[in-house]
Amino acid sequence: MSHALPDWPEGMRALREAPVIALACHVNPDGDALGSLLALSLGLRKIGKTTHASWGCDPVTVPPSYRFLPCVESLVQARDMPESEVFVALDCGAGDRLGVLEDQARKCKTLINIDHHPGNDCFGTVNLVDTEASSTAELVMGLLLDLGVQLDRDIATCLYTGVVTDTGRFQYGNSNPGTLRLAAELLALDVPAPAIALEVFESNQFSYMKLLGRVLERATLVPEERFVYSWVSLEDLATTGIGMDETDKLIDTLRSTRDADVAAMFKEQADGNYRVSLRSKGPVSVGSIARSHGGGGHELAAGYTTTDVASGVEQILEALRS
Ligand SMILES: [Mn+2]
Repeated sequence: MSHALPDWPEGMRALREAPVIALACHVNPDGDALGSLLALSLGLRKIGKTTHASWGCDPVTVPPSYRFLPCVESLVQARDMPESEVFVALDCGAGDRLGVLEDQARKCKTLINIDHHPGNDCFGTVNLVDTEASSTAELVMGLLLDLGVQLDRDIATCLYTGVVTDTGRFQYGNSNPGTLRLAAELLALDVPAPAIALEVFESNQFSYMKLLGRVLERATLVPEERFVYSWVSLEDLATTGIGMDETDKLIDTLRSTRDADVAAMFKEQADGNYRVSLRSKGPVSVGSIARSHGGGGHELAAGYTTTDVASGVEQILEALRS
């Protein structure tokens, strides 16, 4: 139980005492990051707090499939985040996931780090890190209930979005009876689950399908290692008009072949390096592969940065063969 985390009482005290709270999730936010951010912001406002919520990108733009989330219009640009004594980081495995807000967060008297990523480096002054939690949203729900916040449909919608996305619609190993009970509690608050599913999982732009076509066309299988990989270039994005923030789910299609247990998606960055996303169906820990190359993540989902596709493929094959 998250309540048993050593820093939990200190985190509760800091949130109770602070009149103004700054909140940020990780850069290029996913459903859990955004859902946790908005749920905590809404909940804290319900108990009289002033909150400012953002993330460390410039500009802060909500991905189209998450624009249905309640209260997105309350988000502020990172550059407009006011100073505060308490700063809450959500779903960030390390301080640098705060992007341009990292310096501001670290200067705050209290930096509360709420996260569930294994390998979280406990960069906060208060660390509410539970690697057993399905999602950061699950931790936020526990905090809100302990703070005496009455959950409502809007808060529940944000929390449910976090849980349903991070568990892959309750299909991944981080989903357990407790996760489903929690989801049931949220659904009881009239969460529009079918509408969320449409918005989040079936709202691809047609040009995204074209990008997916390119990526699948060049996908390469290494049958001996049951490894599949592909890449996306800046030119692909320019041609299809798809933003980097919309490329996260490419790997989900790539990994769905029965011929591979490990999948890697390489994404060209503006500086010429490649960000590698890794997925494993088990028993291979892609988390340890990512960490050995300066990255991080979970056992079955992780990432790091490398110089080019060929060296990245070599690094991964070497780890898979050892
Ligand atoms: Mn998460």
